[in-house]
Amino acid sequence: MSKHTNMQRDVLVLNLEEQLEDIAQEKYNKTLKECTDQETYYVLLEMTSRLMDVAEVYNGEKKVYYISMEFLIGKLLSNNLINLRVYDRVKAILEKNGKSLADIEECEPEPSLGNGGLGRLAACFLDSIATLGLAGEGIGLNYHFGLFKQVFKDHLQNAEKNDWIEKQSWLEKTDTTFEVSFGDKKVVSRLYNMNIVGYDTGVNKLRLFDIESVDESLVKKGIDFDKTKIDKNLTLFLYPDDSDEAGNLLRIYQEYFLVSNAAQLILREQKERQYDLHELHKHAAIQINDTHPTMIIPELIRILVEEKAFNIDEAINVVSKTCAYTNHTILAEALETWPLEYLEKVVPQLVPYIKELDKRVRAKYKNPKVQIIDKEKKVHMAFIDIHYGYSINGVAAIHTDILKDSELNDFYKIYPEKFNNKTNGITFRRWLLSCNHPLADFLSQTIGDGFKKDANKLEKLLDYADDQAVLDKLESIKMGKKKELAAYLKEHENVEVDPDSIFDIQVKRLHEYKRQQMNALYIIHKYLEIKGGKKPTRPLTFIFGAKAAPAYVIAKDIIHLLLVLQEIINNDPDVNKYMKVIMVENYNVSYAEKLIPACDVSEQISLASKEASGTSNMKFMLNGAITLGTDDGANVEIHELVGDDNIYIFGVSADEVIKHYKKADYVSKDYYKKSPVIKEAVDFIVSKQCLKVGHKENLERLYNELLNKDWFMTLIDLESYIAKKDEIFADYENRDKWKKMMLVNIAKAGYFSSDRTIAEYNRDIWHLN
Ligand code: BZD
Repeated sequence: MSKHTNMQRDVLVLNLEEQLEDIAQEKYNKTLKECTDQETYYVLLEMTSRLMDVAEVYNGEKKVYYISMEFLIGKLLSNNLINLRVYDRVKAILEKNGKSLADIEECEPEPSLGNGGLGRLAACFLDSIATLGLAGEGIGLNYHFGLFKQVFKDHLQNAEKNDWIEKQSWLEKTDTTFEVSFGDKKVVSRLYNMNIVGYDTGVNKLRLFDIESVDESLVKKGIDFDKTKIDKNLTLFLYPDDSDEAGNLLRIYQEYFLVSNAAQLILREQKERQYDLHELHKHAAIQINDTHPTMIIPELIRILVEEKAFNIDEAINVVSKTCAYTNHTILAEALETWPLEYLEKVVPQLVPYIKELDKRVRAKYKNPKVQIIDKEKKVHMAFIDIHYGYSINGVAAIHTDILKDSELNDFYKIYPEKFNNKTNGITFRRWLLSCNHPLADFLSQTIGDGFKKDANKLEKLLDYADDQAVLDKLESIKMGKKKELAAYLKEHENVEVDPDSIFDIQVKRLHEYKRQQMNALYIIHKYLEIKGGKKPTRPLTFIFGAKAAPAYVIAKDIIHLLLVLQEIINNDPDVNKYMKVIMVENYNVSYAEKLIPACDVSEQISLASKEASGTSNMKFMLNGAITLGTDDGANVEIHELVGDDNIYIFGVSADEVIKHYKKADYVSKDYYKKSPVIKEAVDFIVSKQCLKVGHKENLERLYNELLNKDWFMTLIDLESYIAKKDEIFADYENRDKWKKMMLVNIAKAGYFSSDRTIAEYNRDIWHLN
C-alpha cells in the first residue's frame, strides 16, 4: 500500500465512530442511534465505500481478466468489513448505539448475479486474487432481475423476478460506454464497477456491463417477457429460458454483449498504457469461465484484423497466447454447441472468423471429433477454446483425468501440454470468518490466527485431537449454530426442528446427476420404517435447498416430490417426532451462510464421474460437517486428505459408471425388480398418500423417469446409500468419535482455500508478478 493511501485509511479507521456519526447527519440529519436499521445499513455502505476508495488499487504490468456469465458474490457488507479489518470495531460501535450488525445485514439485498457453483467460484476467485495482491478484474453483466426468485405455491416451484438493485448500492455507475453491434443492430452499453477488497490488502474491480436502453417494464408476469426485444431485454435475466429458438438467440446476444464489452475494455486499457498489442499476452491473461465467453477469441481476432491492421496469422497467434479456458462439466448437454445459422443471425461479423478458425483445424487434423464446425453445422464452443487457447483446466483431479482420458481425449492427444488441473477452492473469509464467528474465534484462540492468511495452518488443530475440552467446544459451537438455524427456520419456513436432531443437508442446484431424488428415496424409506415401528435412536432433520432451471421439467418434479414429502411427514403425528423434512425457499448465498455452519452430515451424492468438483463439500467440511458422498469430484481429494475414518464413501466408482455408459447396459428396472426396498420406496411416489397431497402429472412423470430411464443411475446406488446413511447416523451416537471426525475435517480443510487455487492459476497459467 502506498504511504498516501495508507495514511488516509488510518485517519478514517481511527475516526470510525465520528465518520459514522457524520454520515448519519449528512444523510438523515440523525444521530447513529436514531437511525433505523435500514438507514444504518446505508450509513455503513457509505463508510465502507469511502474506506475502499482510499485502498490501494492493483496495477501490475500484467493483469488477469476473469470473464464470466455469473458472479455469485453474496451480500457484501460483512465481508467487506472483515476484509478491511474493521468488522469488530464497527460491531462494537453499533452495539454501543443499541444496534446489532446481524440485524443490519438483513437489510442488504443479495445481488442476483449468479446461479450455482460456477458463479460462486468466480466470486471466491475475485476475493483471493485481491487477497494475494494480484492485479485482476472480473468482467460480467449487470442483470436487473438476475436469476429468478423461487417461490413455492401448491408444492410447486414458481419463478418470479428478483428485483435486487437499489438506488444506493455497491454498484458504482461509470462514464464508460461502448457500442456493441449485432450485424446491423446496435446497442449502447454502460459500465458499472464494484470494488473487490482483499483481506488486509488492496482492491480490484468487478466490471459489470449493462445496456442503456434496458426496460424493466417488459416483464409482466412471473419471468415472462418478449425475448425478441434485444435492446430492452438484454440484461434483464441471467439464463433466460432457452427452450425455444428466441431463447437460444437471446443467450447468444448476451454472450456476445459480454465479450464485445470485455474486448473493448481490455484493448482500451492496453492503449492507455501504451502497450504494443503484438505483446498483448505479456500484459493480459484472459480466463474464460466455461464456454459462455468463448466468443472473446474470434472477437479479439476480428478487432485486431479489422481495426488494428494485424494480419490474420498475427492476430490468431497473439490471441491464442492470451486466452485460457476452464471447463466445469463433462455433461455433454452442458457443453455449448450453437447452430451456425444462429450465429449468422446474431453475430454475422464473427462468422467469417469462426469459419477461418475451423478451416485451419480441418487442414491440420482429419479426426471429425475435433472439428469446430460439425457435419450438422453446429459450432462447438469448447473446441474453439481448446484449439485457440493456451491452457485448458478441469476443476478437480478426477475431473481433469476424465477430461484427459475420455471426454476430451482426442484433444489431449494433440495438445497434452495445454491440459492442467486446478482443484477448486473457497474463500475462508466468507465461508469461515464471516459465516461462523464462534468457530473462527475459537480457532484463533486455540491455534493462533495465522490460518486467516495461510489456511494450511489449520492443521495445527490436529495437535488437539485428544484434547477433550477442544472437542467439547467444537460440539457446543455446532450446537449454537444449529439453534440459530432452528430459530430461523421457524420464522422463515414455519417448521419446527429439534436442535438435538441430526442435521442432514443437501444444498446445490437441482439436477438429476446430483441425485436429490436418491436422498428423497432414502427419506421415504425411513418414513416407512418408522411407520412400521422401527424408530431412529435420535430424530433426523433433512434439509434441502435448490433451484431448478425453469425449463428443466424433471428437476421441478423432484422439487415437487420433496415438498410433498415435507407436507406428509411433518404433519404425520406418528413420525414427526422422529423426522422432519424441509425444502427451504429461494436458496441463495445468504441462506447457505446460515445452513452450512449448522450442518452435521454433508450430502455429496452425485453419480460418480458427473460432478466436476463441487464446492459446498469444502464449505461443509471447513465448518465441521462430515461428508456422506460418492468418490466424485473434489470428494476424492477430501477422502484422500481426511482418510477412510473421517468420511463416509459409498456407491459405484467413476470407472464403473463410465463403463455402463459405454456399454449402455444400465437398466434401472432391473434394480427395482430385484430389491423390495427399492421397489417400496419408488412405488411410494405414486402412492395414494402422495397423490392426495401432490399432483398426479408430476409424480407419475418422475416415477416413470426413474423406472424407465434414470439416466443418472439413482437406483444403482440406492441400497449402498441407505446402508451408509444408517451407518453415519449410528456413528453420530458415538459422540467422541464424531467430535474427532469434526476436528480432523476442519484441520484438513486448508488445502481447499481458494488462495491456494489462485496461487496455482497464477503459477501455471497467468504468470502475473
Ligand atoms: O461448477 C459447477 C459444477 O457443476 C461443480 O461441480 C463445480 O464445482 C463448479 C465450479 O467449478 N458448474 C456450474 O455451476 N455450472 C452452471 O451453473 C452452468 C450454467 C449454465 C450452463 C451450464 C452450466
